[in-house]
Amino acid sequence: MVAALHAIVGDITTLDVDAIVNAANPGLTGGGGVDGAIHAAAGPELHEECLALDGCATGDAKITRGYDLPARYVIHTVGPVWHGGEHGEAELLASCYRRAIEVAAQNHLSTLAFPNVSTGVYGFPRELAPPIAVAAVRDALDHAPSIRGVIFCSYTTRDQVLYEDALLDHP
Ligand code: AR6
Repeated sequence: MVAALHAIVGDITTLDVDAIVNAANPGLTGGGGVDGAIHAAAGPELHEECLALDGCATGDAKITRGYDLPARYVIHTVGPVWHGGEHGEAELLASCYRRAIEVAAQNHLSTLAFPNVSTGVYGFPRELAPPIAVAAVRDALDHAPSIRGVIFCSYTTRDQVLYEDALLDHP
């Protein structure tokens, strides 16, 4: 079955999916932005489980339970910090999406939602991220038969439009 891809605008912490993806830092220590919102909504047990994971490399992903979130799991990925685009940023961002899909598939999940990884504090240009994210997800889904639905959850309508354009450009 082909997975359905959707671009929505909203607060990712409210989504009732198998897993939401977190835009975390390498220590998995919690922070601001979507990371802070996810930890606040999940409760302190998420922080405890994260600290036991021994961090996460940039471009990799690790899974925890979702605790008080509607989502059953959180897949924590660490996006690249933007340093001008010549330091492997695009490849590392693609790796975040690919690894998150792989971790979801290993855990037999069927629905997941991504935030716009790296486009906040980490400074990845908002126009450049959606085509990379959509292409990486589509490629990874070829090897993830359990996954039936993927949501790209933007925080602004402007970002949502960029994702809708990317979905049209990567059929
Ligand atoms: N739901 C959906 N999207 C959101 C939400 C939300 N509740 N809140 C923010 N966004 P950022 P990064 C969007 O800064 O750039 C943390 O401190 C936001 O508009 O959260 O990967 C970590 O600990 C933006 O488009 O993540 C790291 O240190 C997107 O989420 C660092 O920030 C990502 O912005 C990671 O930076």
